[in-house]
Amino acid sequence: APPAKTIRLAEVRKHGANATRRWVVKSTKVYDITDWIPNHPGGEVILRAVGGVIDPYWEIFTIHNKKDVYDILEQYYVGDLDPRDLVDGRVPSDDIEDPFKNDPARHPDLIVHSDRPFNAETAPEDLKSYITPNSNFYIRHHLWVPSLSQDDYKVQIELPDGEEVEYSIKDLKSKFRSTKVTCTLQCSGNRRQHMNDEARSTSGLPWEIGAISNAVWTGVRLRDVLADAGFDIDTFDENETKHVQFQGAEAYGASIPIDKALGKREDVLLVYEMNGEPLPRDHGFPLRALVPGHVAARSVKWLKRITLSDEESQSQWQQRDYKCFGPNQGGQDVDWSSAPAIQEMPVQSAITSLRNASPRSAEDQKLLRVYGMEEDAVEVEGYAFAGGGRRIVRVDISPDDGRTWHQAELLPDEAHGSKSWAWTRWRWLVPKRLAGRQFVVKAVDEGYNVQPESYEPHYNFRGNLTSGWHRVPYTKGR
Ligand code: MTE
Ligand code: MO
Repeated sequence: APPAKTIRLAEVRKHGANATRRWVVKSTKVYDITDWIPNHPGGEVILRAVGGVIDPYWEIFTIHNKKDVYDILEQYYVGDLDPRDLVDGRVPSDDIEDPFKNDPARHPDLIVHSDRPFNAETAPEDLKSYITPNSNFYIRHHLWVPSLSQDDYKVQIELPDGEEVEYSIKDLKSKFRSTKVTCTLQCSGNRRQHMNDEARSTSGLPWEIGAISNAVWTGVRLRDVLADAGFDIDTFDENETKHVQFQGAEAYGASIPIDKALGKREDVLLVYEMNGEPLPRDHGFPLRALVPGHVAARSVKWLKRITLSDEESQSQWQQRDYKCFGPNQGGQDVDWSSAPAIQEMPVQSAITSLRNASPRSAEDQKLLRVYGMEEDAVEVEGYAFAGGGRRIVRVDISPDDGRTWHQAELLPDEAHGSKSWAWTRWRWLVPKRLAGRQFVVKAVDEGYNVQPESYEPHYNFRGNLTSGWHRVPYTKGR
């Protein structure tokens, strides 16, 4: 090999996004990645890093931490960084722009799992209202929150023949009929902590029961927009167009099957309002995709680009993170391409509150009368939810760890939408004398799908789609 050339950091800085040759520093080595940029699976976001150090980005985009990515990078090696630019063997990190510095302020009641990127779940108390207030809706970001202005915002649509059409928010609002859909979003990691606790440890954020929330969303139908853009929604070539890819303004991307996007009763929307207010920045301002019945990872926020394609999104969030493998399969050697990306979700339920209803307060007395009860009782409340728009038909609840079962009352909340896209709230009262050490809930959807009793049988190393029976300990005295 030729002797390594040393390169000053100032020289690297000249090879940024506006240069013809674009360089990056990884650790203390310099690479000219110009020829590889068009192949970057994460798209153009890589231009943020060129002309500087990529290590902090790779800490965020953890998909890079594997051998084949290092091997690709090595092919573009051009030299070592000059030692005069290093402090303690590293490039001083204050040279790097903080992508999180414009993130918005958040409600103090959210339960925070990580700050950068920001991830927080809805507190149990706030899971009890049918519609989750915007400020308490769970937040799941893989990256930072882009700062976008509604006035010059445009979403681009790329048709199968490569033609592009774009729409401003104003265009969307004036050209198409607006539609409201009541839709629950659930992260594929909701209740992952229960799998950690009751089976084995998984990788991912340790969500409890609050990576789920419900809102009324307003927007326009994606099928209407695609038709207007010139896509023949009835007689398109089914080999040419199989997926609709969504690209967010930061770098996040995901896709859904074309049939979901075009189905008249599938209610896939481009959304600009949440609970009657403009979308909050944390939830995708000014525009997000809403894919009811599918895992929330497909409802791409800060939606910049929609591509009709014969292939799925090539992002890590379509190709890797949101997949399930068998209980025996581990992280090192799985063939990611062998499992399908999660789209619809299984049936789910959780207890959001368990409390003694002593007939002292007027409210409790009313409650007890509804159930024809004259003695002290325990009140249990919670949610049940299924993917694919499948209705919840029954919620079974046990006051004694599954020895005896009863049916909870399903609350008659009103939803907008063609199918059951929103969760069902339920409640139940049981005389205190029947209460054992642990309460258990499980739900049934209209396909008669049920939740697994324990966690090991559906253990998967990423901890996705955890839906084992939810158990909550009970102490008589409380
Ligand atoms: N869209 C973009 N652009 N960036 C993201 O990080 N996260 C996805 C999805 N859409 C994400 C995104 C995931 S994994 C989830 S669970 C939902 O957004 C969370 O939506 P919320 O933050 O509005 O609750
Ligand atoms: Mo998610």
